[in-house]
Amino acid sequence: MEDFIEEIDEIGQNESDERDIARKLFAGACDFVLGVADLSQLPESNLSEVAFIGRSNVGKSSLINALTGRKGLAHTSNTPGRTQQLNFFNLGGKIHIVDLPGYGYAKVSKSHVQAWTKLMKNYLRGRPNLRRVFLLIDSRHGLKASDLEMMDMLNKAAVNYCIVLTKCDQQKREQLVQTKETTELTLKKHTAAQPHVCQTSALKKFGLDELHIQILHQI
Ligand SMILES: Nc1nc2c(ncn2[C@@H]2O[C@H](COP(=O)(O)OP(=O)(O)OP(=O)(O)O)[C@@H](O)[C@H]2O)c(=O)[nH]1
Ligand SMILES: [Mg+2]
Repeated sequence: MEDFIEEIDEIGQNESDERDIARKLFAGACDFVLGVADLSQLPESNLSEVAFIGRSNVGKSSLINALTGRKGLAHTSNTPGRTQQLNFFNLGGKIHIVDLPGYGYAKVSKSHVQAWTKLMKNYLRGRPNLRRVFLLIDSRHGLKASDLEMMDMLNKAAVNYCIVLTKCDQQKREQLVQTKETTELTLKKHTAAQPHVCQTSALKKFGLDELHIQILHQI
């Protein structure tokens, strides 16, 4: 791990070398570690963590699969509410990637949603290993009330987060630019947010390099 960090530090200024390191990391092993349904089950580990959150069906699990180049690593579905626990993946022994259940509408019982929302919020508020949250927003819909509520919670808990627009393959270029600008304007009022909004498509595999490098920086 230390060698690896030194390697990053030494050539950290050189973007293309950095991209190579990121590519190597994401082309290597990535394994499911465990699914957590209760905070007492959280892995005791010194590894840094990055977590993917967002409304149900926004494309969290699909984006994790696209980033790691593995189709079925995280389970995806057309039906909102597919991911129901905190799923931990170990990327090359360097960092944990955490796939979280969605918030907002889900096609399961209310009590289920309440239980996993509580679990997710407690994890986000109190996990020292958590380095960065990627808050995913469907590029066709922009920020919703539930997203703003989540952003307020992250600000209060001082959890560093980055907004990622998903399903950008479904959106026209001009609309995409507008959604990005409106979102970045809103972010100015949010202290824990990265000012830059990422644009991605898990389907067409674009916008992934930028996220690879951001994740590399959290190790
Ligand atoms: N067109 C398009 N569809 C996508 C993209 N990413 C995900 N989807 C679709 O969106 C649906 C939901 O994807 P998931 O990855 O399961 O979403 P999720 O946020 O993990 O959903 P929950 O676990 O239920 O909260 C699936 O039908 C995916 O195929 C994308 O980049 N483009
Ligand atoms: Mg999911």
